[in-house]
Amino acid sequence: MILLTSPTHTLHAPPYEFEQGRVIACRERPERVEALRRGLLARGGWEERGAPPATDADLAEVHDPRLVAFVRRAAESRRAGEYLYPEAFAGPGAPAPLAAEGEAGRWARDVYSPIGAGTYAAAAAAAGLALEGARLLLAGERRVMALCRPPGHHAGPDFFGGYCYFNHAALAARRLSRAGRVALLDLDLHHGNGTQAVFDADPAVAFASLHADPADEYPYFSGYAGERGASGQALNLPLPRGTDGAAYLGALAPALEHLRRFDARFLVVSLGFDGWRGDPLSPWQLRAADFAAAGRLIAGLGLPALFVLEGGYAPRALPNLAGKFMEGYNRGDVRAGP
Ligand code: SP5
Ligand code: ZN
Repeated sequence: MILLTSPTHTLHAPPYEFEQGRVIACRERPERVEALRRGLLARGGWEERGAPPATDADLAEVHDPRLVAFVRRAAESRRAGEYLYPEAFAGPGAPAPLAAEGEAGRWARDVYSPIGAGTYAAAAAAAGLALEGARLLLAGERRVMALCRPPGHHAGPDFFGGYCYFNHAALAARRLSRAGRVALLDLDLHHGNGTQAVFDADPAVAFASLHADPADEYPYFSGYAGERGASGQALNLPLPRGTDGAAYLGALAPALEHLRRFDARFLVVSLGFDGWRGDPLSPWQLRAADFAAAGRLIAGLGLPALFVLEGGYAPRALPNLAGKFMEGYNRGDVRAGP
């Protein structure tokens, strides 16, 4: 198994975020990926590799080039340690403002994705890992994990938010879809609104997502059960507060059935661990063993798979959760061997 990592993520480390008007320490921290990298390598079975950063031309395969240019320019004009927090948001038909503070509100959906001097570099490096993962699957690899940070699934064609800037899983899926149909499974606690928007009308990619009910969890405005996308190929399975392993695995079955029927050649998994019962953002009750069981069921698709890290905010628990997930996956992947 190949583990794709980059040290560049450390250049992005916003000090704080907002929670109901209060300032709290940012939950999306460098330790998340540092802990995962060290913990997974210590468990064995992984070969660590790097990748070149995504270029602006790569990023334009799923994002409006103006969004990419904004993140780059906003980062370039920050002082060290200074972060631009979107605070005022554009409505439909809003004129294009000149100030970065204004332009941030044209692209950002919320206050969770501030831009610092290293944000563009970190997000582009993370996107590069996912694109390298796509390249490896195209070259015949069957199991690759990309330790992307900042995460990506809340970034869409013309918006970003929720700790995300560029959508790594979507970039990889779009790249893979040149060679064959792609199944995209989103297991993060939060609905992958960016990913769903990218592939809304794309006949080559099917999207299935298990997530907290947006009626009372971020991102609030998408992920409802009736949303099937313009292509009809999206499947959203919102789950209530208190969801436990049995309910979660019960919902995973129709998600996998949906993807199986799509007859894809590649699988991309947006892998979040924020549904774990100890996660500070979790309204669910998932245990480590439930991630192992999920991995085992997903392996039943029998597809070459790229796992892209999304959320998960209990850094010390992440190596065990990801390790258990992959142990389950490897037990279920009858085609690949150990
Ligand atoms: C990639 C990812 O997981 N992004 C998540 C961004 C969620 N940010 C909004 C969090 C709102 C939390 N509301 C408080 C609920 C805690 N009880
Ligand atoms: Zn999440």
